[in-house]
Amino acid sequence: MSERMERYREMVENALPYALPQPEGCAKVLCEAMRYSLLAGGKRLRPCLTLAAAESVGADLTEALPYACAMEMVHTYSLIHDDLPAMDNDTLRRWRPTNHVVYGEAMAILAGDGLLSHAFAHINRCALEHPEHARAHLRAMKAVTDAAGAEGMVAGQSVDVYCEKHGCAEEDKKKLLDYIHRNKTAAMIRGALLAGAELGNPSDAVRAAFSEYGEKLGIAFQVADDILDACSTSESMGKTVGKDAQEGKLTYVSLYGVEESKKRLAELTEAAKHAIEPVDADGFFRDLAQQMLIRTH
Ligand code: GRG
Repeated sequence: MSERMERYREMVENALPYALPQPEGCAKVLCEAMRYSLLAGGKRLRPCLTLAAAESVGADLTEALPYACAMEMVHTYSLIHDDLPAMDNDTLRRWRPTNHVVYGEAMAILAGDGLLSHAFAHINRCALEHPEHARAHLRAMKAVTDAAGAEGMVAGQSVDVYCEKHGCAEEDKKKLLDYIHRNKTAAMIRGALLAGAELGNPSDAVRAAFSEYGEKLGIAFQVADDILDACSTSESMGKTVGKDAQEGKLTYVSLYGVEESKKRLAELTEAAKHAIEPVDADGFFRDLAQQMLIRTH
């Protein structure tokens, strides 16, 4: 990880415990369940992207930090819900038992709900503290909601769940897989970048560069995840791996095989680097995309 990413990660790790509701203001078990998953580590990729994009457009990082924390809250809620028995039924996440294993299904659903709604409360509070930047905050909030919602991550997850339960016609598989990954995974990575960039009132060209870079990077991230699911161990990943193949899930690897997926990953990485070039004077985002090729968890 680059020094700059390390600096962002540290900012996020320091801010997250204070971004959450404190136990006295919130039902104690709910707070505990929310903290359990949010403070369990993880790569913190999405919040770091928010800070990186914000800094690159000259926005104030103290105003970007609540958005970074909000992205991580939304991401963590999605992981908690995705691990539930009704969805992926996973027992290991971030090297720990999953939320529902520790707190029970009902509390895990509520912990996810709490994180999602608190994410918006958190950025709303920040926006209200900066009325002089109201428009930028509104646009940054839109980036978060668009990424998380029924035209973003939730849409992608719903198609994923539907295909798993009902299957899909052979001739539709490629199109559906693209849709799932563009929405389930890439939307949040793109949204994290856009949320940060919006705080600097970017030009349309800058916004478009981050949007395209985020989409390509996000799909690359998912292709890498599919390869790791097929080729790595639960110990190195901190989550159950190998289930995609066992359960006949629609993934890049199941559709194209490992070698073709690696080729696709390299192509997406190049496309991401190309998209960001006009606004990436020091090559930070180019190097970040390159890291995606060699990530091991
Ligand atoms: C429940 C609405 C809803 C959505 C779930 C995130 C998600 C959508 C499902 C998790 C399963 C999965 C394979 C998602 C693809 C994106 C992905 C690889 C998520 C894991 O993100 P990382 O690797 O996790 O950044 P950490 O723990 O490092 O934050």
